[in-house]
Amino acid sequence: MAIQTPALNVMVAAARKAGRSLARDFGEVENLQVSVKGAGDFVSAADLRAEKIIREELMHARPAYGWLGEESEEVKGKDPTRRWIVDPLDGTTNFLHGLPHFAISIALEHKGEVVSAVILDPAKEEMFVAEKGGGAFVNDRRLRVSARKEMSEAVFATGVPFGSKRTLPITLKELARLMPQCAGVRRFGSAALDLAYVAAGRYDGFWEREIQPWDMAAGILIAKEAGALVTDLSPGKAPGLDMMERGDIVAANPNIFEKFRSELGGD
Ligand code: LIP
Repeated sequence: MAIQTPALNVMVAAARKAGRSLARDFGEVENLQVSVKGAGDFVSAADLRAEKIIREELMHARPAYGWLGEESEEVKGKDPTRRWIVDPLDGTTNFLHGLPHFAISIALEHKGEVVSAVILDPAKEEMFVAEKGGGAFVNDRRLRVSARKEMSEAVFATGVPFGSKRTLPITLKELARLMPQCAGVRRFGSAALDLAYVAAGRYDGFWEREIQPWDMAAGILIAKEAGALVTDLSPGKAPGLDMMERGDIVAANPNIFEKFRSELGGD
């Protein structure tokens, strides 16, 4: 790995420790699929356990930093320029259903910009890391985005809104436009891993609307450091907010970015 700051070491250690906890709990969730009550409460507890581990590790190492996480209140740090952005379990629905595709996502933000990132997939034992200016890696192997140029060869990923989410119609329109002209669209259920997979050249592009800062913070840096273009999908929406606050994102290899982006709806 090119550079590895002490902060990244702390993040990797926290992700590994929480990853062991999630992996143990995932084994239990697989057994609970046959119970009528389901695994809901157990998964919420697993999520909180993972968050507690990460929080203890990170806040112990850097007590002055702020904290923004999926499972707890935001904390403003004594150092207002730095904060952790953490999703202890991205892909919760997969985890709940015994689908081995979920991740821990940890980002360190400095002056509004993510400078270090870790995404750990405990089921497949893949650790994606990046530091600003230092490249992106998976298990110590350097990551590069794909080189594909043709839409007909490209595979994209997205998150299809569920329940009553108001972004369903636009996503369905986008799928109707994209699917006939590309090699496939995947909906694997973890935005963090979707971005890591763009970085790894497995997907040629990814887009999703109304996701949370902790779903995308680490993935944005990992994808960019692997050569991806990553931008706001609806820059005109809610002026004054940035991409992470608005939650609409598009990422792709630079060869296909414009063609891909032009097929997606705007604001
Ligand atoms: C998930 C995202 C995913 C999205 C899901 C959900 P969670 O995050 O990563 O991309 O489509 O709706 O928001 O809730 O599992 O941390």
